[in-house]
Order: sequence, then C-alpha cells, then structure tokens
Amino acid sequence: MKRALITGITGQDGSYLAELLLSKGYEVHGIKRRSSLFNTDRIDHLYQDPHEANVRFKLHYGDLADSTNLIRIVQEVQPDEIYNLGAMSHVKVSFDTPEYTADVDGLGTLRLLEAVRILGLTHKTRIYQASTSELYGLVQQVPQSESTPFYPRSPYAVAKLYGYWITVNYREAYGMYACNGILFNHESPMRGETFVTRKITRGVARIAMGLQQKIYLGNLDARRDWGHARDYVEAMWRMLQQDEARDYVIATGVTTTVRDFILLAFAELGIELNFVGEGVNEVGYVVACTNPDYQVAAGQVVVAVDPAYFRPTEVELLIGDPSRAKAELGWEPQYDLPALVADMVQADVQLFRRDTVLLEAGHQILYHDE
Ligand code: NDP
Ligand code: GDR
Repeated sequence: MKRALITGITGQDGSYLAELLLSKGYEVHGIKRRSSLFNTDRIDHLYQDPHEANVRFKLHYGDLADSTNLIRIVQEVQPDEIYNLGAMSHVKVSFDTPEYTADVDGLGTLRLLEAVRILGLTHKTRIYQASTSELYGLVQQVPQSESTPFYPRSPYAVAKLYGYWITVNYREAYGMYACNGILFNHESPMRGETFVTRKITRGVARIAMGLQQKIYLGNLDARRDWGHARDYVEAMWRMLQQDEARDYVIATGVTTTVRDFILLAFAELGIELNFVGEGVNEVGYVVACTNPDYQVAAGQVVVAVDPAYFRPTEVELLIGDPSRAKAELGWEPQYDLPALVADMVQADVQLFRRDTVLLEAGHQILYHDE
C-alpha cells in the first residue's frame, strides 16, 4: 500500500486529492493546523475513527513554519509521496502579510525538502510542489507554457517563485523525484469563499433567493484560465507516477474575464445581466429573470465595483498551454467553464436554502463578504 502525506489537506485541493488517493488504495496522512475552531469541514466525510483497525486516513498537527515538526511527521509517516499544498494562498492577503507568506510558501517548501533529505528519504519519497500560474505575473507571452519566463507580481507569487526554484534545485542537486505543477486557477464548490469565483457564485445564489442585494467586486477585466479542482488533483497524482520528474503546466487553454464569469453564473439561474459604466462606476444590473423560482426585479443593480478589492500590482491575463501534460501525462480536463460554473452555482443554491429556512424560523443572518 502506498503512503502519501498531504500538507494543506484541509484546503480545497487537499480535500479532492485525499479523496482521489483513498480511492486508489493509498494510506493518506494529512497535516492540519491547530485552530481555535474546527477547520476540517472539507474532509470530515473522509474521517476514520483512529480506534478502528486498518485506518487509511490520519491527520497530524503541524505547520509549514515549524521544521522540527515537519521532520518528525515525515519520519513517522515515511511517505512514498508528499504533496505540498499547504500555503497562505490568497494573492491579495499576501500584500498585507508578506513576511508570513514568504515564510510559509517559500521557506515552508525548503523545510519539507530538507526534512526528506535529512531523513535519508531522497530516493524513496517523491514530492509534488504546488506551483502556480501567478509566477507568470506580468504578461510576457501567451499562452503561458513551461518555457515562459516568470515575472511575479505579488508577495505570494515571489514566495512561490522561491518554492519553484528550490524544488528544481533539490531535484538537480540530490537526484530527488521532485516536481512543480504550475497550476492555473482551479475552482469548485469547495473553493475558499474569498476567491473571486466562489464569491460570485455565493452572491448569485443569495441574490436569486432574495437574501442579498448586491456583490461588490474589484477588477472585472482580469482574465483567468479557470478549471475544476477535481480535474487538477488528478494531474498532481499523474505527475508523481512518471519515470522521470518534470514540471508541468496544468490549464484548460481558455481564458475568461471576471465579468464574463459573472454573466455565466447569473445565467445559470436564468438571470440575464447587463453591464454599464466604466471603471469604479461600472455596475451590473438585471435585464430579465426567466426562472419562476426566483424573483429578481429587472433593473436591480446586483454588481458594483469596490476599489478596496484592487491589488497594488495585478495579473491581468492568464491562459495556459497544457500540451506537455496532455502528451506526457495523458491528462485531459473533464469540466469546461460552463460545467464548472453550473457545479458551483447549484452547490451554493443548495447551501443557502438552509438560510432561507433559518430566516423563516426568525433567525437573523449577517453576511460579511471579503
Ligand atoms: P486553500 O487556501 O484552499 O488551502 C490551503 C491549505 O494550506 C489549507 O489546508 C490551509 O490550512 C493550509 N495552510 C495554510 N497555512 C499553512 C501553514 N502555515 N502550515 C500548514 N498548512 C497551512 O488552497 P488551494 O487548495 O486552493 O490550493 C492548494 C495549493 O495550490 C496552495 O499552495 C496554493 O497556493 C496552490 N495553488 C492553488 C491554485 C488554485 O487555483 N486553487 C492554483 C495554483 C496553485 P487551513 O485550512 O487551516 O487554513
Ligand atoms: P488569484 O485568484 O489571485 O488568481 O489567485 P482570485 O480569485 O483571488 O482573483 C482572480 C482575479 O479576480 C480579480 N477580482 C477579485 N478577486 C477577489 N479575490 N475578490 C474580488 O472581489 C475580486 N474582484 C476581482 C482579482 O483581482 C484577480 O485578477 C488564485 C489563488 O488560488 C492562488 O493561490 C493561485 O496560485 C492562483 O489562483 C493561480
């Protein structure tokens, strides 16, 4: 039985990857952070009672900022594969917490590689590093491939740049099987609530149900290559099953503006939108609602721009070229953008049905979007 260790198991990708590896017969170990509240919502369905026999899913307390803890866990688990998904993963927040981000996303990667080296596991343990399309940053060429130069545009991306190169260096210096997945944005119903797609799909569901009036967003012109997290964790696993370690771009090859994502998300519930105005004065208003389940009035302004969500330096355009992954890993995404949007919007509709019941029962609900 293969044994995998996942950092960031409580996150979006960690939860899908854990499911995938369990379905393949792996013993799955995950590192979770101590938190004052339970933080395992996304993986609670995978929980196995540690008192039972043959448990294949185990969690360990830990933190990428703590090297002795990482060494101890790697020693205990003796993993065949490590997936380093743990990170302070929010680009905008990295401008507020640049030092912490550098520590966890940059040095955290080094700490994990060093743990494997110190423990003499360089030839046993394969390592996946969660690299990112944010490395490309300022557009130099499109579509972006494994040979496109990097130009990071945020403390997050600069920290990930260190993670990328230290992974390459350990592969070259010590012959480790270590590779970077340069993953473009991938989303799902499990996506963190403060990333733009999930913020939109949550807002759309609540507006349709009359629970909220408006979504405030930042740069509507940014373009992203959005795929589904379920497809992308499959690529991570495939990267660690090759004869030789290499770095791969994982993307759909299709780019879409934030504005068009919004239109698609409202359309999923039968709400047609139009945008007027420019820059900070741009708004999206309802043209018509054809779904009898929802009463959203024509003319209602449902999207507005709040400059608080602008970033000091922005990444305007991402579009990936996944040719190498398709040719060498046999990887193909199963979801296109409309399927992704449908999955997310419908899941959020289900989620907020609960709130309508609570409201009818006289409870108060306050939403605080970021
Ligand atoms: P999430 O933000 O959903 O999850 C991040 C995970 O990292 C969480 O489990 C979080 O724990 C954990 N974490 C945060 N800080 C630490 C720390 N100091 N020590 C240990 N664990 C920590 O991210 P995603 O699942 O979306 O992304 C997974 C990885 O892939 C990240 O490294 C991200 O930067 C990278 N990436 C993501 C892309 C995407 O589009 N989703 C694209 C390209 C790269 P907790 O739950 O306690 O907060
Ligand atoms: P990104 O994702 O920065 O690409 O990083 P995010 O969804 O945060 O932003 C995408 C684009 O949307 C614009 N935007 C907004 N973003 C947020 N979060 N909130 C808003 O209100 C809003 N309005 C407009 C942003 O300016 C940006 O251009 C994600 C993370 O998962 C990283 O960890 C990962 O490495 C990259 O994707 C690939």
